[in-house]
Amino acid sequence: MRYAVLITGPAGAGKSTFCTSLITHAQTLGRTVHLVNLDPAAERFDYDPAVDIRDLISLEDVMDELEFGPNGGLVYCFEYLLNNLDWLDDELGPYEDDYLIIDCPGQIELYTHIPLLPRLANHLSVQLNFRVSACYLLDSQFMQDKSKFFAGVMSAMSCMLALGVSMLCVMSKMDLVKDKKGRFGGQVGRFLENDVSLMDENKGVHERYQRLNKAVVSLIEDQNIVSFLPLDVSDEDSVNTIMSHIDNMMQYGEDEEPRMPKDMDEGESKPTLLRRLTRRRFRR
Ligand SMILES: Nc1nc2c(ncn2[C@@H]2O[C@H](COP(=O)(O)OP(=O)(O)OP(=O)(O)O)[C@@H](O)[C@H]2O)c(=O)[nH]1
Ligand SMILES: [Mg+2]
Repeated sequence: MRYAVLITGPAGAGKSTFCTSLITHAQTLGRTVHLVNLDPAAERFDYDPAVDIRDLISLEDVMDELEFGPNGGLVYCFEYLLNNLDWLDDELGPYEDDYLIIDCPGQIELYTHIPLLPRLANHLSVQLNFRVSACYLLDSQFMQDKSKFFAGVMSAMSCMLALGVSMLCVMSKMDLVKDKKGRFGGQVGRFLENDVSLMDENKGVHERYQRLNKAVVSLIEDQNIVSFLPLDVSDEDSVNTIMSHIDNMMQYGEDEEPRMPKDMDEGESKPTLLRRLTRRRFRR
């Protein structure tokens, strides 16, 4: 089985940084994962991408040769990729039984206007037989005010609906909202739990907006985006928790023949062993 997790979210949300920490963490667990870069404007990576859109087309070349601006250039790059998906198939060919971490670009147009990511998710799962999931990162600065937060929740929702795969919501850069003792103070917990009653506290707004707020609240409740997982890339436990949730979403490892660690009882049946390994991963 092959697995792929799309790391999505607005520009600057911390996607590339999170990809790096996921890879570092996977390596400490002895797992093999590969980075796929889908950002034609990316400049540098801490880990070399195994597959890199810049090998197919680079934003710089498009801007130089076709005289596009940066946004038009990006759109051109993705249309080019969508017309050349066999390039991606060839690049992904050798990666059997593997786990891909796909660093996506942040422009919202790529989810909506040009359905790059939805088509890609579909191509990976239907044509290439990957188990696909996604993470949507929102920067903790979105928790600074309630309206901004709910706008962020709706952007996560629109991404989830467009992609059509299981998606985990992650609040990134949580180190920026920790107090001196390393705890999340104030209303942070309510934001992480996506407490829709925060909306009702926007007192003093015009009645028309209150009705709008109510409609937004019921939309959020219907879509059941229950909570955000806090991410602090400098804290390995937080990266580990998120990785466990991603594994769980894709049922990573559940169809595989379990590998027998050397120190385990040889007589133990394989299914028991597998369950134990899975449970242990969650307990860490
Ligand atoms: N304090 C803090 N800063 C972070 C964290 N994660 C990322 N950053 C910073 O946020 C900025 C943007 O991070 P990137 O990882 O490049 O974000 P991105 O989502 O890949 O950005 P684009 O690819 O441009 O959309 C960088 O300056 C990072 O150093 C974090 O957990 N904590
Ligand atoms: Mg990036």
